[in-house]
Amino acid sequence: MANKEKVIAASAKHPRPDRIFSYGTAGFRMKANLLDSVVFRVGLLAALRSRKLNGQTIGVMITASHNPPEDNGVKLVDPMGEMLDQSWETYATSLANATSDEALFTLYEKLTSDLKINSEAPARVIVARDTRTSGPTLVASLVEALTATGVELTDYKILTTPQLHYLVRCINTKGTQYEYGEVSEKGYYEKLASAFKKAMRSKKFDGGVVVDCANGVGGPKLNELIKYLGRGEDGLAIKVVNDDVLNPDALNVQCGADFVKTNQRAPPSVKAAPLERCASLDGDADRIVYYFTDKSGQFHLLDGDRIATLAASFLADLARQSGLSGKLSIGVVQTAYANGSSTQYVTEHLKVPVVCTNTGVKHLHHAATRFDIGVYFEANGHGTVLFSPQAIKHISQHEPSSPAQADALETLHSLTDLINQAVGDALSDLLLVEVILAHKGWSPENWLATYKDLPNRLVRVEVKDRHIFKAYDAERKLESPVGVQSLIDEAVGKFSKGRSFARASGTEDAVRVYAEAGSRGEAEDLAGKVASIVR
Ligand code: NG1
Ligand code: ZN
Repeated sequence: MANKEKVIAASAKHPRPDRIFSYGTAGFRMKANLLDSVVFRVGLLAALRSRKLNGQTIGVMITASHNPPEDNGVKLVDPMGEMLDQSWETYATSLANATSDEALFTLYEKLTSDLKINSEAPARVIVARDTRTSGPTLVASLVEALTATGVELTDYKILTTPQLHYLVRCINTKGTQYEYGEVSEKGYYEKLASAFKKAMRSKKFDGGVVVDCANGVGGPKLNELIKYLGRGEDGLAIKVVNDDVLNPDALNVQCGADFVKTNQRAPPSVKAAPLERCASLDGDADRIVYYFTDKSGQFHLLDGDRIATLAASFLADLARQSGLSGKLSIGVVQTAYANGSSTQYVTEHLKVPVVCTNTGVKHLHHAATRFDIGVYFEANGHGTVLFSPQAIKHISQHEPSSPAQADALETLHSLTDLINQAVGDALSDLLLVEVILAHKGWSPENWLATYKDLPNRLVRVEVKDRHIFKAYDAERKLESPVGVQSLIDEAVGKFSKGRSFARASGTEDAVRVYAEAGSRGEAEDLAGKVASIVR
């Protein structure tokens, strides 16, 4: 039984501001000065979660990803390195909103008994944070909750979000048949670097890549990874830019994956030659987008949809070339925000099935586990490729019947280690894209030429109450307010290749309207019409 006095006394040091909190798609995220009580209470939930799972290690990540420097956030990571089980999100929300220290403790005890948690069971938590200045104080709040509830804690200080997910998975699989890697940051770099070298073998890179790290944690961590990759004659030349983590105000400002995706242009600080490969990470390095300018100076974005199609085409080829295509099901998971051309390319050209899920990586991740090789990416660059236990078994046990089969199999095998199986990881995805382009001998122009994006527009519409907008069919249609969907359908029907939908954002107080159509003007027009329907 938790010590009532201890928990209440500790909680009293972390008063809850007069606000309603909600654990959303990205955990809790807001202005950092509002987060103290939330992080303390997340500590209590982490204690419960670990005890419920009989001492398996739970991760706590303190980050606000691509948000501005003054924000911060907190989210929980489950034992296999995946997002917190959805059914527990409501407990997080209830704890965060408990109205007094006593009410908080009563709720904590109620959850212990309702969820049949053995309060004598061990509890283990690891925590990491990004480079925001508010991070250390928030970690201190977490520590107080963990101390009051007798949890064993390891503080990994500054890490990327995917590195924390990696460590959680390594710890919980240690000594089992699913062992994932060495439990250290060094183990992460070694695993990636060794898989990368194995995947490349004698293949050569055509030039290097400029990587914008959003002045976030990805900068120092990429610089560290480079040491493990080696810079031999044949090595990949990675030029790191925007890796200033000493100036806290520079984080995500005029740079980073979100800036590039939203503004459809390169950060002013990224100076690259025509046709040079460029990539931008977000503030906690779990998202990546590529881009380049052509010889006429025109900017071209290669976003998450492009990475998904590139990966799916390469993996389908490898499965075929290694003689495993009949044994491995391959699928791509997207959200409604994926460009219609990418979906068409995957289904009609690659002949690979596409599944559409709700927004938020936990939904995509879950759907991807239904394939032997499940490729999932959000258009904004968050994603990875999952290999089922069955796929890993086939890949490691298959007897190749020719040198060509053996070669493809070796590449496929190395990718199972190169690609982060816990969560989308910008550093791992960066190396994956580089490997694929090198194998295919493709420039970014070749990559872009695979299909032509439909012109599209995403608008944010401020509404009085976004909660009245209830979506279904993977958020492509609205069931309420009644009548709105038929107005949207009517608007869409007037445009060639038109597609549009509106849904309430899970992270911002707004409704998002997405529209695509045959021309830029039509896409703008359609987005405007649908926006005025929901406004
Ligand atoms: P919302 O605010 O629910 O649209 C946004 C992104 C998601 C995802 C989450 C963060 C778009 C359109 N939406 O969600 O893809 O990244 O933030 O988890 O980019
Ligand atoms: Zn992020």
